This record gives sequence, structure tokens and C-alpha cells, in this order.
Amino acid sequence: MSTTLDLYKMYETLSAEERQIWQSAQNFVEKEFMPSIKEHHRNATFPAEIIPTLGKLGFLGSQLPEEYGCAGVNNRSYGLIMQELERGDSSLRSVASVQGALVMYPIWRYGSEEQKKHWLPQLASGQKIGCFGLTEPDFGSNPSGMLTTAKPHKDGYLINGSKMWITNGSIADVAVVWAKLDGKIHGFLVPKETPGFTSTEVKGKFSLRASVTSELSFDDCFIPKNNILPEGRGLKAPLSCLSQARYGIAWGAIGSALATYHCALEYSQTRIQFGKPIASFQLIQQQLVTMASDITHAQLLAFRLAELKDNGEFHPVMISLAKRNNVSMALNTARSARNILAANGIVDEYPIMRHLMNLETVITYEGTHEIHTLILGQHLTGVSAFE
Ligand code: TGC
Ligand code: FAD
Repeated sequence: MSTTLDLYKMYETLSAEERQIWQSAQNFVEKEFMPSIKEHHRNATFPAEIIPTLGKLGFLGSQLPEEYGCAGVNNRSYGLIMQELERGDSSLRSVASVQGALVMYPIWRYGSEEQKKHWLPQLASGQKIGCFGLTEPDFGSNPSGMLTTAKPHKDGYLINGSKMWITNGSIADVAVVWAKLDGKIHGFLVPKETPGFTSTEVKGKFSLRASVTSELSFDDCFIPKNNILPEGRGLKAPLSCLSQARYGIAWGAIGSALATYHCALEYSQTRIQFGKPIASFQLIQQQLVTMASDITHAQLLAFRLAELKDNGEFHPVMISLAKRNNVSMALNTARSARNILAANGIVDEYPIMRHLMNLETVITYEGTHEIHTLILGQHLTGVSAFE
């Protein structure tokens, strides 16, 4: 197993099956992803050819039922998969998050039986790729204001509008698109070959460089009536999908933090200044202790959240707390690691700057740090900051 940090013996509580899933995620990332990530990060490309392998390993929509070709694992196993994928790179966890939580989950939860049977097995195997279009150029934190519309037309709907910052938008075979029909938000499935649907990749990103991010445009894009998600009505439908993805991010952030912490720890033990390893200096030890302590808090949150989710006792507020805490923790950990490596902290010979730059997106997407602060603020005070 690659190095982990388990001061509170949380990973010792894993069952044999959970341990095996964890191990298989680690093996995959180390052997099949890490050898090429540096080049992909430099070139701003994602190795899409590994997506079917993610499917074969059961990492796409892994919590969904086996009858649709998914692995049907529990929340702890799903979390461990996300942790290991993001220990590799946030782009890898993003691919699995979007496919599983934001494309397969809405089809499973809000789709017709025909849609589930058609799409879920192909998405679970990684033969098809999906994307999730909620954000628009002028409506990010406030998706309820979206301008994209669906209008009844012949035996279906005409979709008009645009979506911005869509992960996998240009490589997706199908987009889950949220649009207003008679003023109310609904979910629609838009296959990539639909006339009037175009995607354009966003260039020049300094964060999540190894991830495809796109703008989607819909210009009188006709889809048949069978492509509406029959149960996906109201803002709470896309928000419920975000809860699934935010849960995965709370675990993924731990993986990213473990990568930067272990790199800094090892470096501090071998880098000699003033005739001794820098690990012997109290100020370096203090930074390592803060990192380890913060990671441990995040692990305890994630393990407990998995238990609550498996028991059906979770509330979206708990997920907001974990996403907010754990991503902020990972960003602070990456910054401390960068500081410990000093000049070496800025080059891609080490993974730290890549993680640090990625986390600048992770703290923004799936609800910014501020939005999660206000969700928690509303829960505690009973007063909404959004009205
Ligand atoms: P509000 O009135 O609070 O809520 C509307 C309805 O939704 C319900 N609800 C939820 N249901 C399930 N899960 C949740 N997490 C929910 N949060 C709220 C709520 O109870 C209500 O239900 P009902 O029955 O009363 O209708 O809505 P609001 O308009 O005031 O907005 C609240 C706010 C700001 C918290 C929400 O809009 C929000 O979360 N904004 C952030 C947007 C966001 O996170 N966007 C993410 C886009 S996707 C993405 O970033 C993918 S990155 C993927 C990757 O690469 O990994
Ligand atoms: P804004 O909403 O304009 O916010 C700007 C600033 O104002 C932020 O600091 C915010 O916290 C703050 N702010 C906003 N409202 C309030 C308030 N009420 N009180 C206090 N502060 C506030 N979206 C998708 O739908 N699908 C995807 O697959 C997807 N992938 C993404 C991939 C990447 C690489 C990135 C960068 C984004 C992605 N997003 C995706 C979009 C992402 O969810 C949004 O960027 C995010 O929700 C924030 O929206 P915004 O960028 O428009 O910021």
C-alpha cells in the first residue's frame, strides 16, 4: 500500500472487501496513471483512454446497483476510491465524480427505466462519457437564475442557451443539461451528435490542467420527449446530484493532502541545511504536525460521514461542512508543503505545485468555500443569506 497517515487507526477498521477496493485503486493510480500525469499536466491533456479501465475496475458510478452494470459498493469504499484517484490528480477524481455522481446518479435517480437500461451500463463501463451542465456564464453560485430554456416543440423540446466550465464537455457522448421548462428547472439528456449542440474547450487554465473543461451551446437543439429526465424537476434535483459529488470531493481532498504531506515529510528528512536535515528544525516540525493533525481531522469527518450516509442519516449540511473543511485543509497542506520544499516546491519534478494549482479549482467548483459557509450559516442561524 502506498504511504498513508492513520494516527487514529481509521483505516484499520476497513473490512477485507473495503481494503481490497482501496488497494486496487492505489495500484491503478500508481501503475497506470502516475507515469504520464506530469506530461499531461504540462500539455493540458487528459488520458481519456484510461476511462474504460476505470470502468472495468468498477470506479464509475461505483455506488449504484449492480443490475445496471455498477459495482454497488458502500460509501466508505466509494470514498476510498475518490481519495486514491485524487492522490493521483484532481483531474482523475473529477472524471469519476462527474461520470458517477453527476451523470449516472441523475439518470438512476430521476430517469425512466428505458434511460437507465440504455445509458447506465455504457457509462459504468466507460464506453460512453458524460458531462453535467448546470453552471452558465452569468449564473455560477446562483443556478436558480439560469437562462437556458427548453420549449415544447413537435414531439420533444427545443433547447436554447449555454453552459460554462463543463468538465468533460468536449469529450462527452451525452450531456445532462439543466434548463427551464415553463419557468421550472428540469433535467434533459442531450447526445453529442444532436444538431444545434456544440462544445468548445476552455484554454489557458492554470488549474486542473489535465482536465477537459468546456463551454456548451444549444441553438434550437431539438431532443425527443423521451430525453427529459421524468423525475428531475426543480433546483433540488441538480442539488441532490451535487451532494453526491461533494461527498466524493471531501474524500478526494484527503488524497491530495496525503500526496503533498508525504512529499514534504520525505523531503524534510533528506534535505540538509546548516549540517542537518531540515526535519530537525522546530519550525519545519510545526508545519508537518499541523498538516498531519489537519489531515486526521478530515479523515475522521470523512469516515463518520460515510457511516451516516450508509445509514441514510446524512443531511446536505454535513456534506457542505466536510467539502468546505477538507478542501480548505488540502489547500493549506499543499501551501505548507510548497513552503517546505522552497525552490523545489515550484517545479513539476514534485507533485506539490500541480496539487496546489488543482485545489484552486476544487475550492471553487461544487459550491465555493463561501457558498458552503453560507449553507452552514443558514443551518446554524435559521437565516438565509441568499434571499
Ligand atoms: P434553495 O431554496 O436553498 O434550495 C432549492 C431546493 O433544493 C433543496 N436543496 C437540496 N436538495 C438536495 N441536496 C442539496 N444539497 C440541496 N440543497 C438545497 C432545498 O431544500 C430546496 O428544496 P424545495 O423542496 O424547497 O424546493 O435554493 P437557492 O436558490 O437559495 O440556492 C441555494 C444554494 C446557493 C446553496 C445553491 O444554489 C448552491 O448550492 N449553489 C452552488 C452551485 C454549485 O455548487 N454549482 C456546482 C456546479 S457543478 C460543478 O461544479 C461540477 S465540478 C465537477 C468536477 O469536475 O468534479
Ligand atoms: P460566482 O458565482 O460568480 O462567484 C464569484 C465570487 O463571489 C466567489 O468568490 C463566490 O464565493 C462569491 N459569491 C457568490 N455569491 C455569493 C454570496 N451570496 N455571498 C458571498 N459570496 C458570494 N459547473 C458545472 O455545472 N459542471 C461542471 O462540470 C463544472 N466543472 C467545472 C470545472 C472547472 C475547472 C471549474 C473552474 C468550474 C467548473 N464548474 C462546473 C463551475 C463551478 O461550479 C462554478 O465555477 C462555481 O459554482 C462558482 O461559480 P462562478 O465561477 O460563476 O463564481
